[in-house]
Amino acid sequence: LTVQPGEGELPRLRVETDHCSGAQYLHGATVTDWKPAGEEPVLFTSAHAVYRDGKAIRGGVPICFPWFGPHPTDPSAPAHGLVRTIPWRLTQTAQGPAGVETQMVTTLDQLHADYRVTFGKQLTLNLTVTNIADTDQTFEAALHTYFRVGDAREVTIAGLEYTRFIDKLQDMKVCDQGEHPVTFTAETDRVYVDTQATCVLNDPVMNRKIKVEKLGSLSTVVWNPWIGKSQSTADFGDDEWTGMCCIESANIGDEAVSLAPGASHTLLVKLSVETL
Ligand code: TA6
Repeated sequence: LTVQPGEGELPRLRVETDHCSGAQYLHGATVTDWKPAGEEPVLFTSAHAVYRDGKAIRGGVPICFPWFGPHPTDPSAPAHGLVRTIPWRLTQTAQGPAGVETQMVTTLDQLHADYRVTFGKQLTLNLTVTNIADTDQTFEAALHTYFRVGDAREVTIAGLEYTRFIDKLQDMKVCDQGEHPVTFTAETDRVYVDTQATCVLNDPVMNRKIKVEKLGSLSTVVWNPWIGKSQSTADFGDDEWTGMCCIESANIGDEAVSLAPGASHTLLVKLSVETL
């Protein structure tokens, strides 16, 4: 389904329609494309992405929920939770003051997820999780955003200076970022902790910067698979690692969310693009 654009935004949502009920479903509620007027597309989606139930789309904004990464106890469970590989019901698509407003929902047995995405001059991603059980529930969540970049070796990510990160490639060692912005010189897989900082992805090759504002999440995951991981991942092109990086807004690990019955928690991410 190509959602009718506002002035120039042309969001594309891959929607399946249930021909009995007429209900519309969106695979994994994964936004795969956002192109503000006058800009190159902002999100990266692999040319090798697979769009089918049971498989996460390689790119866009996969939703990791109710856990991040491998399941804490069940090795047979899918990585990054249950919801990026199932259909979410599309309950609203409307032109609003801020752009094309969509709403998608899904319910796990204890938690309900309401995801509102607005495609306009900004892209806003608003994931609200509600505890619908009668006992406390704890979950992890992340908006695993893949950004399209001119050359990952040339970009810098500002905003995380002087924060600490867990380096998943150094056996979860806690490191200090120090005074310098984040750059990619090798495979990078880091969880920056205790930060709601706005990040700015500076892309000198595409001559733009992308601002990643976030509320409600205390972790920022930064990832680039580099050449080795790309070549060993079926739905990643061997050379696609140079054209992407992930800046993910998350609540994971010690920053997982605990909700009392009936309580809700929102992760909000706002993306905006400016020419350098
Ligand atoms: O967010 C970074 C990460 O956790 C990496 O460790 C890598 O596994 C990436 O997510 C992609 O995971 P996926 O299951 O989509 O291949």
